[in-house]
Amino acid sequence: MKTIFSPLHAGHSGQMELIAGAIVPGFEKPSRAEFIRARVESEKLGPILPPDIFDLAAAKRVHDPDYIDFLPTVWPEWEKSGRSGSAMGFTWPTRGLRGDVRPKTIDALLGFYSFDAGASFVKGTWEAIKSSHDVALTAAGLVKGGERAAFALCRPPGHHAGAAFMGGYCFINNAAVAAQYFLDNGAKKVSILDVDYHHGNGTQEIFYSRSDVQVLNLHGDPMTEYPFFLGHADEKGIGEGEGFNLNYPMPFGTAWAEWSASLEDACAKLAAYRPDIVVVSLGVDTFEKDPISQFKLKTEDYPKIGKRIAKLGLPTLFVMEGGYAVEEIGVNAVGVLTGFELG
Ligand code: SP5
Ligand code: ZN
Repeated sequence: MKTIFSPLHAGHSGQMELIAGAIVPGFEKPSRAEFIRARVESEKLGPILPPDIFDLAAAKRVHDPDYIDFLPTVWPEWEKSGRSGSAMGFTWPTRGLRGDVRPKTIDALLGFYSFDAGASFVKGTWEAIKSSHDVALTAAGLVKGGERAAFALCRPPGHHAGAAFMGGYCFINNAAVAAQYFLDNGAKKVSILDVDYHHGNGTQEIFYSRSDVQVLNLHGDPMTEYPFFLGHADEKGIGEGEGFNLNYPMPFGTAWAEWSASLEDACAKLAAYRPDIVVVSLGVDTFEKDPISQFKLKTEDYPKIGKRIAKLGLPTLFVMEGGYAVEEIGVNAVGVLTGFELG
């Protein structure tokens, strides 16, 4: 399968992250994408191609236009306000505060358009976000054009980004934009299968009241794992979307035996939905050695994920999400893809 990759991801580098009581260099760093790219090459998965350039009309079909228009202004406004470092919000309109009034200064807007401080900006961040979005749409175009599968080597990732908020290293929801692109170009139904360790709260929020996108999420139980406030099993969709959102929260320490049982159930529900296309939110932070996660999948398990997805027999777009054990991320992510191709 073809991989779409942009070197512009590398401008999103050196951003800081608040974790476990300290401000530290972000876990979501450029070497992640470089390890994956190197493994795509060494495994001869297929050609690595640059993205085409798209406008933001497709992104504005799943995100609020004002949110998308805000993103390129963040770094210039941050610099204008005399700061350097990493631009991030730290005041949020939670319960009891007004979330309906758009404020005016950069600090206020960063809080207004985020749910945590985990998506911070440096100088090259917007160009990286835009390139990641272009990567997803270019790869989606290949699948629309009849390829069995394509790999969008997106960085930054997207699944925590909702209609009008960033967070969790995510800014534009690349998988959601791709799903909407398929629907706008002939598909009637799309399934998004999110196998990242963390619940894809943004993807769930975006499609929660819709029946044309089925969203299936396998992840750490939000009672104990980030993002904490969404991803429970009783969240099934609302209105027209009722029954089209499925969550599989699992406890710390979950290994292949239990994880694959969830995958099996999700794949059965997916097959019953009979989508035209599958979008896989491909996170490999389920790995036993991931530095911020608590599942116990092994390198040998990743090809089995790909093989199971291949058994669905549907056109498939893989969109890169999380995974932070940088040395192994390439082996594990590409393991899913080679498992798919053999499956
Ligand atoms: C795309 C993606 O995978 N985003 C993940 C964002 C996670 N951010 C919060 C991480 C908190 C980790 N806490 C555990 C610390 C272990 N030392
Ligand atoms: Zn994750």
